[in-house]
Amino acid sequence: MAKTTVLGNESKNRYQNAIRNTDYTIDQNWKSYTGEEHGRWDRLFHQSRQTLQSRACPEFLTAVDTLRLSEDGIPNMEELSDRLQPITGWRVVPVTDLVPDEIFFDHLANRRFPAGAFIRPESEFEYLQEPDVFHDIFGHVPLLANPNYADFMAAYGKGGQRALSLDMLPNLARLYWYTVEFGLMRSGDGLKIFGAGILSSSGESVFALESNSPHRIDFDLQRVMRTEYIIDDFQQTYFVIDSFAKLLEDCYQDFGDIYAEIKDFEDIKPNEFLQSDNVVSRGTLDYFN
Ligand code: HBI
Ligand code: FE
Repeated sequence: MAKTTVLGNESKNRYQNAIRNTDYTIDQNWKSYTGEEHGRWDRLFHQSRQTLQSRACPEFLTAVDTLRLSEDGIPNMEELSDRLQPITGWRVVPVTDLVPDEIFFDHLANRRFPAGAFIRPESEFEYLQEPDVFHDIFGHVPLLANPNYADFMAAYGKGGQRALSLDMLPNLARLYWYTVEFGLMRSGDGLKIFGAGILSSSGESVFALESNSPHRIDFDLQRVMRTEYIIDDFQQTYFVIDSFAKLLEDCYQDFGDIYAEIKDFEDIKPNEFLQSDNVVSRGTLDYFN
């Protein structure tokens, strides 16, 4: 059926029909972006960069400058990859939107980050559920310039391929969700953001650090792998790591054993609170009631 053109969604519709390679990559066709779409990137970048000055982890802010991400229009992924690859071996490859899990993990295991090529319509400026070029490139790509984080992401890809074979993907997806997408990190001057889902949303950047609604709990691999998550609103629980080095160390173990250990446990609801939790701050959950 012909795709209806949602007003303002020209960019998404344009890429929906792009010719797709077997690995789901497409041609970014950078010249097809309109001045209006480049301008929307600039306004998203300007707003988020200001919000994050005091809220993002220092590694992120440094990497944004190192990779020369700026208010200079939607980046050309080839050129961006040529700047990133010499640092940690990662490249950024254009895709239309979410790709199948086994394809996604194969890209990550080979240090290729699949980034949506479309940019959100004006009507979804503040929040969208799908990964557009701003979420993927501004949210996810900068930290791939950090060696420990880059190694964690490649290991996650390999782990994903294994989780698929063990039919434990939902548990592994939670690890990705509560770190790569919505993770917080403690630092000398309070909690900082490293999760791409927060970094690419100014509203959630403030909420995740300053609202007294959500729980904030120390990262624990088994606890995270048992905890369900919501995809259509701010998170009810955020997990806090000490550093990327510590995260890599915590995850440097055979997940097969973990899967075996948690198999018999109940899943944990996103707003649940356990006596065994190391609490950073217990939330009121007011925002969610
Ligand atoms: N595909 N392009 C893209 N981006 C993602 O973040 C992504 C994906 N496919 C699957 C996926 N994420 C997650 O469901 C896996 O981590 C489980
Ligand atoms: Fe994402």
